[in-house]
Amino acid sequence: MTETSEVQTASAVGSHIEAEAVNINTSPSENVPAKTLNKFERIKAEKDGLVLKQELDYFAEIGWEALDEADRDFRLRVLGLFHRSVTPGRFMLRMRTANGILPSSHLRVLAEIVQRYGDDGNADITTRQNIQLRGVRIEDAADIFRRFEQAGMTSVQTGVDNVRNVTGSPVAGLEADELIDTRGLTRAVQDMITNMGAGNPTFTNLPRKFNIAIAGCRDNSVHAETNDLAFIPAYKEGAIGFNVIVGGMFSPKRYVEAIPLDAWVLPEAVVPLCEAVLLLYRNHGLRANRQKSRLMYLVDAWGIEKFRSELETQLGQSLQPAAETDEITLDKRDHIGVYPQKQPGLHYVGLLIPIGRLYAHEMFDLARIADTYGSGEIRLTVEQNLIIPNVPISRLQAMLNEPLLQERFPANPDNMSRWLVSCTGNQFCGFALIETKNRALAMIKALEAELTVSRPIRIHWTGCPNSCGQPQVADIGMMGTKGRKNGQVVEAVDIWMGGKVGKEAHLGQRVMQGIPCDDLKPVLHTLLVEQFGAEPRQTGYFVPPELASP
Ligand code: SRM
Ligand code: SF4
Repeated sequence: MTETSEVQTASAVGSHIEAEAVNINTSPSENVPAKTLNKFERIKAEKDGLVLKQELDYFAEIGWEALDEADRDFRLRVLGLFHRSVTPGRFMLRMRTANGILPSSHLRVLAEIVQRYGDDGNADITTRQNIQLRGVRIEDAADIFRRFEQAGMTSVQTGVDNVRNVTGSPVAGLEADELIDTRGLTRAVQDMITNMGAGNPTFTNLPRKFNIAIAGCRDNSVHAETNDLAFIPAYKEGAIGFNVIVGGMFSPKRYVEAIPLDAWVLPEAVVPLCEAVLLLYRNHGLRANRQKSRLMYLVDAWGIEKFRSELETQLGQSLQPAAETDEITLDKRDHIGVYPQKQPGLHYVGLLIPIGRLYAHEMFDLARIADTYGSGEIRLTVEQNLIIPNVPISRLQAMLNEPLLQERFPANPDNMSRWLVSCTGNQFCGFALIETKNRALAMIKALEAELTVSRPIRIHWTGCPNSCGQPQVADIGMMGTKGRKNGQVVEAVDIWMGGKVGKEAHLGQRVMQGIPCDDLKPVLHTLLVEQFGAEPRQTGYFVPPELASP
């Protein structure tokens, strides 16, 4: 197990509602003395966020400024609506996209929503294989949710103390050598947690957020080890099932990989196991201190053996010990490019979506491309990219010639930029200590102009120690902080290196601190040359010396 820790600077979270703690006298949870409850336990105990769905028409009448603060900044997140203090009155709307799969019709619905907001509207593919919309007004929320219901979409339970998007192999059902098709499992887990998308109060008052991932291929394309609960394919007595790991998380005070539960389950046991772990966590997880309430803290408090035996009691049956070895045998792939599927004659095409950002016209165009050349299906990856599957060979070239792919979302990007990941940053996120997405893009373009690399370099940016952009899994990870330059406080980054993904995954370490963003390019240039074999990019044509200027 790799574990890295740090104490977060007060500026990173101090002023945000997420970090506040107050003493109150009511307790929804038996394990917490009333006087130690934090503000969020009281907010949850007073009213379930799901109830706000009935109040949306009223909210539209009174407008966002008149909303109760706890509703606006906490409970609405249970419905997937995140008020952005950086853009007052505008909400981010986070969807649920089990396994990252959505039909083109859903992408069109999302495009129509952001289109209404003009320059304020766009969408982001997230590091949990998911999609978020920006610019949303509370006045439109009721109508948006009605459209979701008609289309079979949901954004429910995607924020605060709920289970986040359930991730699975982005090429599930497509790859010849896959071990388990994760599509049905991720969807079944999502349906269990959300009551088929309608909302499920059983799981809206967890002690803290919770991440679940199900790996089905050999390359651990979901970063299983960074999740609170994850399933890794493994054989036992000739049957394929999953080894289970628990407790992974990135939190400002602690970055830690999941540890083995010493349990192996068949695919049909995944949903009951998820349910049992969630109930155990809901009923016994630590709630007094929000900085110490993720699942790993319960595992710490009990020890893994007790956690396992309590889980057996919750499940009502004993667990089989883990298989000795798992089947993660490959390095992680980015899925960008053209790849044959197990279905003869069909290919999937992975497109680089720079920093995951999409605008309405591009979303419409992607939906059209998926319909015209593929089967109308779209898949998202945790690298914030997009895959269009089921493209027959006969239509492949025409698809690759599409202007959107030629000009914006290439299937054959440069090695330097093809693995760029970035969290939201200060454009929309109140936690952010720096601007990330646009800076990450500008930086990679500048480096790409100077250098070439022979393999993709995994470069991740995250705007604060919350680590939504996962710098700990990157070859080179930038974590936003504040630094000093010429006596002034400036935007800066800590640099993380050595993250390994796929086979033998482990977290990287922080290797440099407080590099002012303005001074970062030469630092990255040197790292790329010295540690990743980058070479100067040859520009122009080679001119033999005898023909050079007279
Ligand atoms: Fe995150 C909070 C964005 C993946 C750890 N995260 C936030 C908030 C909601 C903070 C806020 O209120 O502004 C961010 C919303 C910004 C915005 O407007 O977009 C935010 N997190 C994101 C996304 C969009 C980053 C991205 O650009 O892709 C990702 C959404 C995933 C999704 O679809 O649900 C996102 N966040 C992650 C991940 C990565 C992952 O899951 O693999 C992590 C680290 C893994 C983990 O959770 O263990 C992560 N986010 C956090 C934390 C720290 C949690 C902790 O235990 O301390 C916070 C703060 C909190 O919860 O208090 C946070
Ligand atoms: Fe916001 Fe990025 Fe910090 Fe996450 S890591 S809270 S998206 S700035």
